[in-house]
Amino acid sequence: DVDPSTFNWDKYFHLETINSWMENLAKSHKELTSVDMGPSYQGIPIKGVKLARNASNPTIFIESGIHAREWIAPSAATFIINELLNNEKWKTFAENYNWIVFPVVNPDGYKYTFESDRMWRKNRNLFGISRGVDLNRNYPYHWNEIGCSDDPSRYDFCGTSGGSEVETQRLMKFVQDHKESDNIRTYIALHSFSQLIMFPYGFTAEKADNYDDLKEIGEKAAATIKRISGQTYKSGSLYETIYPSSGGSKDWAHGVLNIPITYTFELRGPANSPDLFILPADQIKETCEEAFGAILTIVEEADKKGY
Ligand code: PAY
Ligand code: ZN
Repeated sequence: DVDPSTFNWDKYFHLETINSWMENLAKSHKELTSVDMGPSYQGIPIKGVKLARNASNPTIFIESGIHAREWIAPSAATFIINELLNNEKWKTFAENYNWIVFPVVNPDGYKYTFESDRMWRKNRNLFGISRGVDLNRNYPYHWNEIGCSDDPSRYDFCGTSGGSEVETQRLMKFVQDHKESDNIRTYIALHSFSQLIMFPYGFTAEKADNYDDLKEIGEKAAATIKRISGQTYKSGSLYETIYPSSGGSKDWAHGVLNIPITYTFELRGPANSPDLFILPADQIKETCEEAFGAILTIVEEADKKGY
């Protein structure tokens, strides 16, 4: 395995490497602490970091790796941590906001994509001869309504009930416990692929209460990406941009927890490839840069609108 000191954004890293990199960072930076949601189905800890320079700052919460095969998402999450911690350029964002980042909220699945099946998406819970719940269909808000399946053999199996999965329960508890105390006003989920900046809802065509703000902010974030890398990202509600789906974490964060600024990013996939989840490693850095730039725009624009 790779020495954590050689961590970079030129390749994809195993779960163990990501976790030990985060732990080492936390040891050497007093403003960074390790956070842990608790163990997954297979007993692997769901780890993250919290960057807090001022306890009274509002917090941006970022989750990635809910879908195992979308490797670029955890890369972007670790990139964000590193930039905020080490790049003076983003000083105001690191000082005026706190950041909680969990790069791999589905550790069992992520590990499995490195060891056995690169295209695995779900967690690894066992159902007879099938395995895995799509954790982004398992949240208890309009659960099992649309764009999901109740067949455990399917890639979009929503589980046996809303919140049935231990990983879902861990994330819910963590965000619920920290929402007030850390003043979480922004919730970002990172996925791939499709180059989209999506906001609630996925389960209905009906507009979220602050749809117009989310749309305007999302479009500004897409414009930032255009400036950074020339790439085209589109913004809109999940329902209108990609496909209807229910039980996603972001719908829950917005609909149940009332976190106002809530986005799901679909990052890049490779052009002209049948394996659109396998983004070549030489595109990791640029994809991370554009995602981070877009997130900073979201933070800035939401602030201007008084969120
Ligand atoms: O709430 O983020 C959401 C739902 C949308 C994503 C999903 O969970 O299905 C979109 C897909 C994803 O990133 O998982 C898009 C990719 C391309 C897919 O697998 O269809
Ligand atoms: Zn995904």
